[in-house]
Amino acid sequence: MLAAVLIGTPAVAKAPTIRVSGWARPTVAPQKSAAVYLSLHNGGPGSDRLLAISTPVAGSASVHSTTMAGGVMRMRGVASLPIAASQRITMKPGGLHVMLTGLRAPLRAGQKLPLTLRFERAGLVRTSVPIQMTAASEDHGHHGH
Ligand SMILES: [Cu+2]
Repeated sequence: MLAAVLIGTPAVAKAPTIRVSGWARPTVAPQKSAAVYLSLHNGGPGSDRLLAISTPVAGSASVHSTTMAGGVMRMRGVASLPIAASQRITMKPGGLHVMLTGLRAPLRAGQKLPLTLRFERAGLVRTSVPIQMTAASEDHGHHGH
């Protein structure tokens, strides 16, 4: 009976809720690209898909995967990143990352990088991530200061 009720009311299913955190690597002046490592958690009841990322500080932002082929590290653009219900995707150096290109100013440690993510179902998610050297001090849901 519960199943029948759930099947009978698809219209009231809530859109997935995606939580985004992460960090960005600092850059120095001539550098025009930067890597951002995001952690995405789909807390919603259905799968979703990350379609696009933008930030006012760079000309473009896109998801890259990193693979090793014959001892050579290659980065490849990921057109859209699926995220299943309850799934957590944690980007790390040497793996998935967000590549910023056409940086308008260096990313300075201690500052925050504003990002807008567009998901197929969750829509726009706006956030900002700290600019820091490593993931070590990444916030895990509570603020350290
Ligand atoms: Cu890249």
